[in-house]
Amino acid sequence: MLIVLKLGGSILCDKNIPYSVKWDNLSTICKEIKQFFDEKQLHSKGSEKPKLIIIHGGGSFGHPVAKKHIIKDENGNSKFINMETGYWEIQKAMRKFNDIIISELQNYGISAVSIQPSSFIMFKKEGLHFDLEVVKRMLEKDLVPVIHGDIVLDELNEYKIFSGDHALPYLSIELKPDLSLHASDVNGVWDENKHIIELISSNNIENVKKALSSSSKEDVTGGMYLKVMECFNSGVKSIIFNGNTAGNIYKAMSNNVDGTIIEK
Ligand code: IP8
Repeated sequence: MLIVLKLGGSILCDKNIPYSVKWDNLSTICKEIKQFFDEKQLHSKGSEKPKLIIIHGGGSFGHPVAKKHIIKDENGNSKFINMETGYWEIQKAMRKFNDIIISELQNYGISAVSIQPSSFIMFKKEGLHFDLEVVKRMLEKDLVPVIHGDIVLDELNEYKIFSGDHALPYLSIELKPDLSLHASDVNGVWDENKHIIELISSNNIENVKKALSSSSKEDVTGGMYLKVMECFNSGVKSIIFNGNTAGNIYKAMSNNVDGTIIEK
């Protein structure tokens, strides 16, 4: 049983304070993952055995450093500057953040290992160039790959931010996990009346699209519209839930959390 869990930056960091970590949240998350593994491992064998990939974004590490290296040109387009040092600085900030998360997972007895996108992932015309052979082999060994947002290059040798929101749909499509979990700082996807939509499926996707498209069209990596559509199109059961609520990571991994379920 494969689960992909994306930990939103806002549940791990205070975005107003560079290099801040929400330690209470982080240790609760690690504790609940461990609890899930321990319970599940006792009662399952073969392909039922839980396998996990964790994804996290830039949080208050990658974003402030990346911002120092991005300016708007005369046409209002974003461009990277001073990247002779910038690539390393962004990479370093993300390594630091990733190291903190992995160390805490390891403290709780979870065999987490780092996957550093800036060293081997790039954007190509046809999509992401991201060889998953190593990730698959790590999973076979019961390791928990932890992939993070990062700085990468594209086919034209331009710099590009690789977001956790690029990683998640790619992994969902390529690995077809049983469950794709989005731990965010909201209770799920809201409708126009600010009620949580419990289930998004082919029955209501058109209405949901209408409700969301006006609110978050401009946010390229993090918008709820994009997130919902990527989940829906991946064909993998996805749940968007509040990762700040204690107990929710365990419940989500158990496929039993309050939030928005998205399935085709
Ligand atoms: O927070 C951004 O990842 P995201 C990564 O998932 C960097 O969008 C380096 C800012």
